[in-house]
Amino acid sequence: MRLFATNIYEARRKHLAANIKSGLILIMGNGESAMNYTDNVYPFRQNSNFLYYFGINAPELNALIDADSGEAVIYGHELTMDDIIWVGEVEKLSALAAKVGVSKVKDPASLKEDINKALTAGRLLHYLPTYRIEHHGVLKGLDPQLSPSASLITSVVAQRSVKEAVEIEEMTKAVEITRNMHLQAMKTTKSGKFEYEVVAEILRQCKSEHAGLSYGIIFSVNGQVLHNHHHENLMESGRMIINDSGAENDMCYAGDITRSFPVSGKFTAKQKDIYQIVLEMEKTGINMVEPGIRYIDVHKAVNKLMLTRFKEMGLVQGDVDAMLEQGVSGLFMPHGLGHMIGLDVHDMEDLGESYVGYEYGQQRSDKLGLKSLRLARKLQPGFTLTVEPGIYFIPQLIEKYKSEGKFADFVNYDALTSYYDFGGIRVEDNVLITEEGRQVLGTYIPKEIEEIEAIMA
Ligand SMILES: [Mn+2]
Repeated sequence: MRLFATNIYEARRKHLAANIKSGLILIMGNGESAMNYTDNVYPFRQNSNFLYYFGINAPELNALIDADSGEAVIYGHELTMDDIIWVGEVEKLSALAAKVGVSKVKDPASLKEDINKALTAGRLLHYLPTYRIEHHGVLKGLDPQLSPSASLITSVVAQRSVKEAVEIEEMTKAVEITRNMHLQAMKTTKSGKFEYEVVAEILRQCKSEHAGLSYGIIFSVNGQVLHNHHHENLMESGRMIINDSGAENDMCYAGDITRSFPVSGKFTAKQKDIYQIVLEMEKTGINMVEPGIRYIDVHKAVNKLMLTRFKEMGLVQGDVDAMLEQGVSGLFMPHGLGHMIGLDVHDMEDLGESYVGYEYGQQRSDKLGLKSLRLARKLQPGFTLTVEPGIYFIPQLIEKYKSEGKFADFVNYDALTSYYDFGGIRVEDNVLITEEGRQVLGTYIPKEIEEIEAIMA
């Protein structure tokens, strides 16, 4: 099990304890999760907050940090003979705990005793929002008045949002593996193959670099379906492919990259037109992100650029700012421009999207497109995020708006009918905000039309 240096975890917990000041901080790990019966489990994924403060990537662990004293305790079973027979003699929990700077390991049964003792003494218990059944098990039987701690959520979000140098290193590794997955997909896509045949190549590449997936692979000729995890389509010349896939490296940091390319390996004139707009939107977004800018303003600028280009093509007409204001761009890009990324592909989403992506008091829009914007806040050095504009032609949505007379003054619905079999295009990179501006993580992943055509030839 690879871990950061001991002082990394010690410093993170010390920083958190100082922020919270008093009481107990409970960090709950994940357990095994049954798939079809108890002993046949989904691949284990540790809770990201536990990974961040305690590093140990193993199931059935919980931990307490005493905010007053700074002391930390890990609660978990030591190996039994049964474990050794079935799982093998893995490193002792106490040895792993020592590597992350924790000298006290206690039996799981004493966790509730220790918490209840503190509560009885009038101390506060801080814990984070739960999303797994085993977390409810940890809290069961404690004071039912307890609720997740807002001060703990905001402290963890503030801390995890600014990536340390060692984290940037791991995220770069995840993007490098992801890059190879994408190159492999471009090289192996051919008309007459099924999508799952290329998905197999992506997975092979990922596994061969000792990585897993940071989310389910989206690889589809139906890119207009945003989270499409079906891979059964036959790939035919004339269709576009969206490949949105990313590796989670052995330290559980995520890559999240999208590339779009034609099944045939050669863009048609129509595909080129739309692709160039998406690429221009992506480069514009990347060039705009820097400390102090609000990501919602980057989202809006990129959407304005799309509408400007669509107006030149005759797909929309009228005042671009008025269209932007009314949400016309959401018809073609119903999702937000990007999100934070780190240990989670949508970083810290378990803590609440608004805590991560919005400033206190910043309102979320209810307009199509903007309502799905996960990140709207002012950017800071050390943030890592995705920039991922797209253009999609969703026939059902276009037909619905048309029949309702929505945006009738702006949208040239007749011109859109020839795009009903187009699919969608998205281009996505992972970006670090630096003091000076920004840095795209990892080695450049080809995205110019000529570069993609050369790889696929
Ligand atoms: Mn993404």
